[in-house]
Amino acid sequence: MERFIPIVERLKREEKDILVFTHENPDGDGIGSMIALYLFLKKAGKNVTMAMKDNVPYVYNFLPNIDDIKKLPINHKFSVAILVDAAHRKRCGTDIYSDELIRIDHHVGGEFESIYDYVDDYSPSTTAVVTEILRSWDESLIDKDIATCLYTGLITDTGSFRYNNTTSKTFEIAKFLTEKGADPSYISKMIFERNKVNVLKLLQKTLSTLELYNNNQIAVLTVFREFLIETNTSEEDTEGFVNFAKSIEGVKVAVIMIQREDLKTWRVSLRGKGDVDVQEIAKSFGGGGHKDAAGCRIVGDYQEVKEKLVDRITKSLNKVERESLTV
Ligand SMILES: [Mn+2]
Repeated sequence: MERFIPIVERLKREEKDILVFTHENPDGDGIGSMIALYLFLKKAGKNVTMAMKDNVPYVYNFLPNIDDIKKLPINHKFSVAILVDAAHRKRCGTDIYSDELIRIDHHVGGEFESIYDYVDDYSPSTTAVVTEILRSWDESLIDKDIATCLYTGLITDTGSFRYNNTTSKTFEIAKFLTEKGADPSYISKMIFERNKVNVLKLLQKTLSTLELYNNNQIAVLTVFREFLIETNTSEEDTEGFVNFAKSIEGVKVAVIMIQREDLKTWRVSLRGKGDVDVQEIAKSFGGGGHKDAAGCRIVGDYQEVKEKLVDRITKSLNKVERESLTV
């Protein structure tokens, strides 16, 4: 695939040390992008380190080279740092030291870091963006391990090709990665079919908190800190829980509120299933994301925070309804 991509020329030139890093509470797309880029740059003869703040979630422990992932912050100044799958450097949850910072991403409206940034908000995943970069660099260096990491981000960010960011291009990328050695059945099994009993118990408690608002169009789930303690699980085990709320017929916006350690901060994930732009909602609370998947953090009393969220979502639902009436 012959296409001029500035970041490729920039990295080809780099002779000093490169850091590849991703956001905190990492997901399949962040970790997949990071490891794929790390493995490729190593094969291309570069001096590269990969790092993030948190541990690798259990479901991603089958990915190659996870033992090479260093913990952030790193008290060393790199020549170039590449932020993958995050709209802002602060999303990594700590400080980064580098002469230059470049972003590779697919989030809408992120921070502009460098003329070498490669951000495509039409892309289904950051690994799809990374695939494009690596193909333009040297397709022959993409091996089974790299393809496995890239495919992982593709299926986790598209909900296994179910979300509306799935297009014919998504399947083209999936085809390419499968030809390069990614095994769709194996990867899906590793991510979705290795549930721990404790995690199911956590899910059971979480589902018991289900509340519906606004004519059953808004579904809210809550993970209280005590649930994590009682089931001996951690916050990262809640990944995907919000989709149970989203799966309910008639629900247009699903919410999960996760109580942080300080008991007064709530990590909120929003999922949209219609015309509502949940990114707008998250943004009004200082967060961000995509039209159908977004998140934010809100500090406050549980009932108050929940009411604020439901009010704000109801406003968006009403707005969409008004707009559909005027058309
Ligand atoms: Mn992503």
